[in-house]
Amino acid sequence: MQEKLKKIREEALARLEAAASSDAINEIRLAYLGKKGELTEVLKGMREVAPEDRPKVGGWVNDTRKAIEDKLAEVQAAVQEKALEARLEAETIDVTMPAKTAQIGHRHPNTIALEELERVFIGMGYEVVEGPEIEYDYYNFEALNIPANHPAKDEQDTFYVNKEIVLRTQTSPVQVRVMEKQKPPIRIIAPGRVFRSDEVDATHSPSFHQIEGLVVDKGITFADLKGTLAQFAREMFGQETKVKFRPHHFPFTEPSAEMDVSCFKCGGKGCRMCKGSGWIEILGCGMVHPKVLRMSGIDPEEYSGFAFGIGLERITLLKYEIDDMRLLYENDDRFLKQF
Ligand code: 2U9
Repeated sequence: MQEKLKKIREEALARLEAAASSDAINEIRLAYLGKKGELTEVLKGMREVAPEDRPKVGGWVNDTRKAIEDKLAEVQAAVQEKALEARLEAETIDVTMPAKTAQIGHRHPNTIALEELERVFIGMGYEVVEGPEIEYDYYNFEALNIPANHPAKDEQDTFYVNKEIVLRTQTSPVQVRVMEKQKPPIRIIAPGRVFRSDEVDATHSPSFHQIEGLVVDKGITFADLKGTLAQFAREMFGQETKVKFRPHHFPFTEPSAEMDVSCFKCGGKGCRMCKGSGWIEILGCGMVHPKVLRMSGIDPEEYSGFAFGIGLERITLLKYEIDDMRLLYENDDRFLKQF
């Protein structure tokens, strides 16, 4: 028996000595210590050993098991250590290699123009307010004095989600929502995306951006409108900029006007930018229609207000002398990087 155990021990230790992987070590563990392992078989044979010899033989078996287990632990630790070393070697980082630089994009020219515009109005005490792009027909049309069958509804043909819900054609609904909730004084600008059923060309897109403004308080007059928008024009296009108001018509303002600025390229002499006229059309504006105030719960006998609307893309194209609006929507980094 002692001879047999000695043979098992020597054989197991020799095999463990040569084992090079965790799998191989595990295989050896099963071959000697597993349920059907050699040492287990020896233990099963204990029945045949004389009772008085059993403690002695049991001791030999335990010694052998202990020797094999100790070796197993030692070899396992060595194999793991080697694997770790190999991994560390393979995953070495060369800190002298040039770093991979992250591709950082560029602010869109529309964003740059919008931020400049917002800065000017925030400086005059305006608050920036946003609202939903999907709107009720009521807020987009009815509350702005554009009832069903009004010809202005044709001009602002839009995408209908259903009979009552549309993609907004202007950001005016944002202002209507503010008027419903807040008592004057109101002094806000509402920038955002708007939608119209337009064909794409150099100056049109079915989705573009507006900044609209609204001021409502006691005693607001057309003089406040002119003073505010002239100041805006000077800050946006240069201190020497002159403004001109031409009568116009909008259903939501009365009286209404369009504002031109003196050409900031030629100073008003006439050039390609202003098509020889010396003036460039910038925005639409007017005194808020009394019906519009009343519909949103503001008494037109007590309060008055002015409003304006600016097409953001138009400002961006003028400011950066871009001659095709489609370039703004291509997201071509080589184009965007120029601004
Ligand atoms: C309320 C009442 C009135 C907003 C206004 C304009 C004139 C205007 C155009 C500019 C270029 C639209 O993007 S564009 O085609 N807008 O001319 N917008 S007055 O009037 C309002 C807004 C809200 C409650």
